[in-house]
Amino acid sequence: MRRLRSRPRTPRALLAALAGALCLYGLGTAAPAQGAAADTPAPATAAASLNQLAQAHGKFVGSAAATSHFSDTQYTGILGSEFGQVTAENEMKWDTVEPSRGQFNYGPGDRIVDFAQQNGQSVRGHTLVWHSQLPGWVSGLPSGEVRTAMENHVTQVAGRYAGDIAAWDVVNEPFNEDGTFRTSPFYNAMGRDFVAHALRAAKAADPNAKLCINDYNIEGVNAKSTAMYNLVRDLKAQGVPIDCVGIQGHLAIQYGFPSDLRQNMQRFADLGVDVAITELDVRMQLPVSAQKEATQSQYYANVIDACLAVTRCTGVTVWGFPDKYSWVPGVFDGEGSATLWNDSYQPKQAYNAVAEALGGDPGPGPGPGPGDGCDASYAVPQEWNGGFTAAVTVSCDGDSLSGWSVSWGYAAGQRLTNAWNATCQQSGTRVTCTNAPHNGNVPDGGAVTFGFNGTWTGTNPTPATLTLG
Ligand code: G2I
Repeated sequence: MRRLRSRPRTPRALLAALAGALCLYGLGTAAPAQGAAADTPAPATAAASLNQLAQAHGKFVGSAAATSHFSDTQYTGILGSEFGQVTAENEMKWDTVEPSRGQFNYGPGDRIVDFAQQNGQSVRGHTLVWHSQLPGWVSGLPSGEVRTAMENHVTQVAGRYAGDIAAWDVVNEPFNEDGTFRTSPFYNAMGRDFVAHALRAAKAADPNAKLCINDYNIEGVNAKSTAMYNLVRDLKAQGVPIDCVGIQGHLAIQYGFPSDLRQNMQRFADLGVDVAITELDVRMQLPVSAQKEATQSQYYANVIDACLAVTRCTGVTVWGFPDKYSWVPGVFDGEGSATLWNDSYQPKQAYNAVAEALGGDPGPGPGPGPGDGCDASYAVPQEWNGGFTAAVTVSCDGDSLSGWSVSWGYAAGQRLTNAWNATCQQSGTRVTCTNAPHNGNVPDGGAVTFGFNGTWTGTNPTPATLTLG
């Protein structure tokens, strides 16, 4: 759904509308929208997207989005279909938007907003006031001019995107680890009041966006998250507009999971603000091992579980994908594999864990229903110590297929040994099966089944997600 605009249409909005109209007439090159019209067959997917699964709980799953990868169609395909919200990874930061005083550059930010609107996604604005990626002219200002410059920046940028942004990280990373305020041109000039000044300017510029403060290492209850808690409590008491707290969620398996995440989110919620996980990734020391991947998957699932358990947790945003585009390897020597997709865009075990935590296959509503198109289901009719036989059925209702492939990831080390009525290959945890010459056609109302044997140790869970293409 395209967001309704509450502001007069700006030239930017008109351009976006025009691009949308061209697209309708097949002249644009935009990625297909979610729920695209029936005459543009999207790949049939047995499983719902992560965002669709989250929507069933009244939440969203989002991702950071980077325009630098927009020419990569595998990237835009996943970005446009799996997520319900996008956050500009760098495109709305001060050094991009106002590189010199009073000179505003909205081109990259506009591309993020346009992409989101073409794909029926909402946008998280990131970020208005942050000590990092701040152009030198701001740090060089005499102290007496910083407030004016900050309020002007907030007013211009939040005003420009008013109506396009669901939530703004108005202030990003204000705290040190010990809970004291971080030194920055803003704090130096105004003390802690810079937060209230920024929030008030944002409210005046975009009265409908949710206004948030965002920080890292505030997942658990600790000195830093308690400083955030106290700040939000005080702002509320002073009548300053504050709607939400963003908990970034840059986790690493070697540091343990913040087991009080849910409790910490709940205490913010109890102050009367929303919470969201805004920049989730789970890195590890390389090389990857099955054990590390299992731990990573558990961390991702734990975050989903915590958000599902807190009514005021609005959603979870992952900080980009696939692994090769993650910020992690460039910053943490020897670490990586932090996202849900590997370098060749195969969903990882952690992806399945997220889908499953959200109630994905074999959760509510598997199997086709009227108008659902085609679907795949997985059954294990026989299992014995160390081995099993599985049957996968591809069925269509309201749609048909001429040629198909089904793929899934194994979460517990299962290995496929031999298949019949399909050609199957396993690479790592990922299995892909394509039709045999005789059973590629699945008519509307029809079904075909193929089978295979496999091996297992420990447990033999059904794959969380089957993808039908
Ligand atoms: O550092 C991870 C995130 C922590 N919370 C705030 C987020 O805004 C932050 O995101 C990262 C981006 O993922 C990086 O992509 O912020 C970094 C900057 O602090 C971003 O890195 C920058 C590089 O430093 C620049 O050299 C580069 O030109 O990305 C730029 C664009 O690729």
